[in-house]
Amino acid sequence: MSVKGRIVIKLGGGLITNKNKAKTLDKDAINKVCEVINILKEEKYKIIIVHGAGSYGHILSKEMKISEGINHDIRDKQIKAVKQIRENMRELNNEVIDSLKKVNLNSIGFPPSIWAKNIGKEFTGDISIFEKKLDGEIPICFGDVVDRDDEKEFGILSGDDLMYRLSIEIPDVNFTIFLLGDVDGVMDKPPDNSDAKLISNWKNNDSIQTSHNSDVDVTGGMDLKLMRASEIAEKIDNVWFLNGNRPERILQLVRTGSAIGTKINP
Ligand code: IP8
Repeated sequence: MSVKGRIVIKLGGGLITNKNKAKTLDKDAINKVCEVINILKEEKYKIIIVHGAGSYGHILSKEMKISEGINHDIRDKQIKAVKQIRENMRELNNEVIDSLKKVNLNSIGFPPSIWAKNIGKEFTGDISIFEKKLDGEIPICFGDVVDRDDEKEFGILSGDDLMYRLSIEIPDVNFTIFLLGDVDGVMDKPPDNSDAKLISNWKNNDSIQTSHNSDVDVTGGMDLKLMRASEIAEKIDNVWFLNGNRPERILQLVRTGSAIGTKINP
């Protein structure tokens, strides 16, 4: 069977960790998604995985103001925190690698702190490593603390910016999928609101009330995700937000072109 194309998939931090409590993992959620990724591989899709940080990154980043760059009043604490967050992120990445291994998939993590610099979607670094012959290994990267060329010295590169560049620049991408935790897609109101309804088709100027939890999230939360997703949709036809706790919907989407979730339009 010939290769069908490429799927770039983000395991959101809210799916794979409990966002409110430092370093709490949802291993079941990771395992379930990895089982579906295995089926996608069997169906001959090439895969690139990105994952978020959740409670392995956002809590300490917030506490130490890492996204604001170097602050000379708390410099030593920040340097220690940068090291710690990078370690945490590799630990989280190893959990994803381990869950893929359980379904006999080999993968390789590329920590952005090693190969990328600067923040936002114009970050620098050679992203062609994600399309090189990898001997069947699935390439993975994640939101991370990266060095910056300007006076801020370091900052946070979100997985959503990585999703943008990988989807746009790597050839043959036909699906870009953002997996969320415990929500079916983009909702018209914050998901904890009992009359929040799923928006099945979202386009750039549609306004929704997002609940960007800035107590925890140091990147852009849902707002950044939506912005990047609609920019990706300018080039890729199938950009979707799906419930990562129902990963069978990924299969339904790639097999039929539709699933319960939100299709993102430019
Ligand atoms: O969760 C953030 O990545 P994201 C990375 O993909 C850190 O936005 C270290 C907080």
